[in-house]
Amino acid sequence: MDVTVLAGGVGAARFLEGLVQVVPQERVTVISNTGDDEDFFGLRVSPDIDTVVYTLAGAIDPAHGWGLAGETYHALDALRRFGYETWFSLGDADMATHAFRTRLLREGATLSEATARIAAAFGLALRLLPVSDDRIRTLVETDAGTLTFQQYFVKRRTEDEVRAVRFEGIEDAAPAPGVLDAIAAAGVVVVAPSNPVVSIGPLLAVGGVRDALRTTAAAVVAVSPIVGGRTIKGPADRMMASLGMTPTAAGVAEAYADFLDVLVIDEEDRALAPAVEATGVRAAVAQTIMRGTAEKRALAEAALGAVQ
Ligand code: FO1
Repeated sequence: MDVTVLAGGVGAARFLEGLVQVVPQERVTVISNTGDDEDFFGLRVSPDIDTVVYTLAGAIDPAHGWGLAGETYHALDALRRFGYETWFSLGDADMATHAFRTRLLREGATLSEATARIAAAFGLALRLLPVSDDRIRTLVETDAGTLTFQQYFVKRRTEDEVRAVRFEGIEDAAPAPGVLDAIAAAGVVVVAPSNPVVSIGPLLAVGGVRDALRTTAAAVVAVSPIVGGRTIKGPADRMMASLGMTPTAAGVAEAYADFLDVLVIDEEDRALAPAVEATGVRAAVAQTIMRGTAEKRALAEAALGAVQ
């Protein structure tokens, strides 16, 4: 059975670690968010794509959940001398990935082609697709002004109240080759436990993706990134609340109700099952907090089991 995963951020990469224990990589397609992409020092950084690659290659920095294990930061230190802002911690080895990606893009390759080369170089066998080859930028409106996602998330540590989120370039962004087919032809589509607004939101906003999810013959299952009204990591709970969404598993169900068959909610949220089901989405209860390898595998099994 082919599995397609909609992914963004660290939670998605951790979920994928479990999924590839139960489904061969050759049968997995990952569609990644690119709204977090940003240029630093002339280099194109695609954090969500790299987080998937590094995690599945066993090369991720386990303390952060992003970047490479055993990193050094000599280049970043040296760049400071020239007056660059260095709030985004790009490690020396990580920069090699960005240099390679940037070179390919400059030579006329698409982001899909560059991503495939990077994934292959790290030994991955799954298919990793950016949602679009066109540039999409997630912009966060705050009282401090309009921030790019990384300015909001890293530079200002998610401290600003989010007034609105928009995706610059989305009107002209076409789905990357293979994206709509991967949704249409999958046996199961999984929406990873990622921020519904800024990680999954850009994917759903690319023309044709939401319709493909509504019309696919595949079962569509999501794992709630909100447990007990809070996110495990990141600002999804606060962001959902300030945008008028309900920051619970039921709010996640509501956000996806038009295309979702099943939402996996945590055991702690068992009492929310009726509220989830009131949106027309079936609730499945599982342990969703992924501490170790066995728990990641069990969550993947629970998500697939919920729709099989
Ligand atoms: N996150 C941080 O909180 N601080 C950083 O300095 C930082 C650097 C960084 C470098 C490369 C990379 O691929 C990811 C990095 N991240 C950092 C994580 C990144 O901001 C987030 O993973 C995503 O954009 C959220 O999905």
